Amino acid sequence: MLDAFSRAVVSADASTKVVSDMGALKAYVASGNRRLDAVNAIASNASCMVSDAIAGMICENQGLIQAGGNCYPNRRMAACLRDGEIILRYVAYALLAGDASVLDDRCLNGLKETYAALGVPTTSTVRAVQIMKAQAAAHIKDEPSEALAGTKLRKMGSPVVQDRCATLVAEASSYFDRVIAALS
Ligand SMILES: CCC1=C(C)/C(=C/C2=NC(=C\c3[nH]c(/C=C4\NC(=O)[C@H](C)[C@H]4CC)c(C)c3CCC(=O)O)/C(CCC(=O)O)=C2C)NC1=O
Repeated sequence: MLDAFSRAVVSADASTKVVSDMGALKAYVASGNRRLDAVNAIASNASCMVSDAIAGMICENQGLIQAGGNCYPNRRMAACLRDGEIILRYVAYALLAGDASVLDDRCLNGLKETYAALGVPTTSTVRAVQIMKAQAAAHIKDEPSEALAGTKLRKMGSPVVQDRCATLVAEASSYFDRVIAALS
């Protein structure tokens, strides 16, 4: 598993160079507090995000919870919710580390093959991941939709920054896209 710092060391070592590309690391350090806020925005909303994403996925495809569906019976429903939680957790780790290797090595490696062997439908999994991607962007921006959330609206109260953490939203989105690409 690599993070932004060990990644810089490994790449420099591979070309027998002294660490030279300090620009990316400087940006990583400079955005450190915002990055922690972004990780916290995901971590402290995780169980709500997962249950909402899986519920939405099932709502759109109710065959999943009927006999023969891959979320039936409850044992499989539980496995699916757990997988949603695992995927979101590894995306949060990658965002914290500023590097995708932890997600690749410990979560995505072999997942497509596992799902194929178990008959887990990847299109449905991808849909749940897409919903979590949208939720994560809203939480990192701290702009949950008032229209959709109603009385459950919850704002973290992050200091308003002009770009609403656009770079961290983009980085988090890239990790969700990585999950989607690995399953597709
Ligand atoms: C740390 C990394 C890690 C990952 C990623 C992981 C995934 C993972 N998901 C599994 C099963 C499963 N995964 C699902 C998931 C779903 N079914 C659906 O219809 C939905 C589309 C989807 C939820 C979004 C289901 C239902 C099973 C059980 C399948 C079965 O036993 O028939 C299994 C088989 C063993 C088990 O049931 O625990 C693994 C290894 N395990 C790990 O240790």
